[in-house]
Amino acid sequence: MTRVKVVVLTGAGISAESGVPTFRDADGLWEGHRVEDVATPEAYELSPTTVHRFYDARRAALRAVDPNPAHTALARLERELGDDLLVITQNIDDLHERAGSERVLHMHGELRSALCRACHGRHRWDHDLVDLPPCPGCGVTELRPDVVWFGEIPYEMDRIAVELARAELFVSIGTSGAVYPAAGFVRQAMRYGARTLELNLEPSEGTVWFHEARHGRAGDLVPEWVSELLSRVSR
Ligand code: BJW
Repeated sequence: MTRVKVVVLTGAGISAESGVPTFRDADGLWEGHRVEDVATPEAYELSPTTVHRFYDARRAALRAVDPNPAHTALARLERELGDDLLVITQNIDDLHERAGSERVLHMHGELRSALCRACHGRHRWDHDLVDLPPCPGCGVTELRPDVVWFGEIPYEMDRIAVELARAELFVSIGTSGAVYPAAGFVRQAMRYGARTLELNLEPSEGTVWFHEARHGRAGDLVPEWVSELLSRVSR
């Protein structure tokens, strides 16, 4: 019985069974558009109202969804492993937190947060942004969704580099491996000696980089893997 330092990377696939749409599957999110063309600062400059409406609708839709057994299993793992588990999520929903996880890094930002383009403050936000409300910090009406678009630098990259270097086990769940830098984390962790595992509906773009890959629904695979790990590990 040994301890193990685990870093989990999650993507849209972990929330799919909760009813949150993924980006690149057939029923993907930006209907009729490639996400790479529209999740950009340029798209926001061109039509802030369209972008605000899109994120306002997704923020409102969050209230109607709940964590699924994959989120719950990761929260259970955190209760057992404590500081030895870190979840890095590309998701902007709050389903990990609602399942009970506390050690979560949102590298692509959060729906329930607004970013002020004037003072750069980040503010907890549960309302619409389309009507251009004032920033609670500076009063300027320059609030945008606090999410990371293409060409912008994801949050917490320094901390993530440190955690990947320390990881003994790196597990990627429900992500297509199409978007960097997250898609490169498996190779980063592996270079520092971590064992790597993919849990995804189908082989991701980076599946060859993993020591092991299991394919199926996150709601089945994640609870199975968590139980298996906990039977081998103690704090
Ligand atoms: C299930 C399931 C079930 C379904 N169970 N599984 C050329 C080469 C390399 C890189 C670049 C390049 N040109 C440009 C770049 C960089 C660029 C990039 O990666 N572009 C690619 C298109 C190539 N990246 C960036 O610009 C990033 N910034 C950056 O690189 O800064 C430079 C820098 C970095 C680090 C340090 C210093 C400087 C920023 C990327 C921002 C991405 N933003 C988005 C939008 C966020 C807001 C929003 O949500 O609207 O993030 S795009 C979108 O993609 C979103 C997601 O987080 C991200 C990843 O998507 P994800 O989660 O993988 O979803 P899907 O739909 O793709 O996949 C779902 C998977 O689940 C599928 O495989 C399904 O099979 C599976 N699945 N149901 C299990 N039930």
